Amino acid sequence: MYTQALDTHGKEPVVAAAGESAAHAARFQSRVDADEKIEPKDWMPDAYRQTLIRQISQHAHSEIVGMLPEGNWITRAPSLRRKAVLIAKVQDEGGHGMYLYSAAETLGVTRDHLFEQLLSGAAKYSSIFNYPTLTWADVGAIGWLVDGAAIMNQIPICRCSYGPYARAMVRICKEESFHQRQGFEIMLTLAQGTAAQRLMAQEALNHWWWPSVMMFGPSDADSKHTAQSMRWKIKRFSNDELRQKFIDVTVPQAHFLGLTIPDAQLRWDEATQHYIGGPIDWSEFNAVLKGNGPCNRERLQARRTAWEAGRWVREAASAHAEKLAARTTQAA
Ligand code: FAQ
Repeated sequence: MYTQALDTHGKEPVVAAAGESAAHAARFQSRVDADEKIEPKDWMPDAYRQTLIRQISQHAHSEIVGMLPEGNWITRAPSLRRKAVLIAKVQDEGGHGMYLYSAAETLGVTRDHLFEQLLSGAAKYSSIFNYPTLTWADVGAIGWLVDGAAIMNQIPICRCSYGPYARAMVRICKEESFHQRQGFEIMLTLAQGTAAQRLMAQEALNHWWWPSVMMFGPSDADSKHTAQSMRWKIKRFSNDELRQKFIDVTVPQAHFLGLTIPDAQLRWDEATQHYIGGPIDWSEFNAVLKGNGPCNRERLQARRTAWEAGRWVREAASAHAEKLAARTTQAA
């Protein structure tokens, strides 16, 4: 059992679990405070390990499920250039998932176990990927807004206290930054196009704005993990801080595109130098997290089908690895 700190939703520091000495916990925290990286073989509190497994695996699942909404448009991209770029982007997301599963494995959990958690619905993945891509403009909006939000959240993770996660994020962020620009370029092309194309771009912004704002997670008042994760330097900024940064950066981009953010209450606040938006409809976010978003069932079904279809490949690869190992042993 952990100390009562976990029952306070992370608002109080986790000191040490039964079997973990207070001296170890104090030394660990002082290493974190000194901005040292924690590596897989270093001592760490079990709660830190479990928090990382939860966050990194949910992040990996998000990348893998996140391939589906855009993958849906590979066969229908409007030109050969757009198709080549989209294939590369979706492939990058698959790669991000693989780096992240590898980072999670360094914490002592198996990839099979993580997949089981995803396929059984026990593990979460980002709410954003439960929305449909009905037009080509939705693909542009994903790059612009979803990758834009992802970068805002992920750049600080490059400084996360856990070494393997921080290092995986460096390359991921470089690629996400390219993704964001390709999405913005799609939106710019549509915004400078015909009236029908401008309307398509505006409708995509209308669809993706609020889900992108929600993607940063619950408000700080309702975020159960933020306080402890910030103490451990897994998170460097709170959900609301990152959400605000995203809004401040994105609103001028929408103005540049000549598009309107679908928030009638949005205004520039001279005193705080921030854009202040209207209230977020958290009931929509909570419904998506409970599995009742527009595409939750479809997304999980697609992953289950892919898992079954890939079974023979995994079995063949394991059999080949066993043969290779046997041959190496014989030769030795
Ligand atoms: N969706 O206490 P907090 C991408 C859950 S990658 C679903 O604030 P925490 C690239 C949370 O897990 C996008 N669930 O939690 C791409 C917790 O539930 P639990 C993914 C959410 O962990 C682009 C509960 O709510 N990025 O987009 C969401 O401190 C384009 C309470 O929340 C990452 O995963 C949500 N949006 O903060 C790919 C980044 N938000 O586990 C393809 C790494 C919260 O107790 C195309 N993760 N929840 O049952 C993080 O930074 C953090 O985990 C947060 C949540 C900020 C997401």
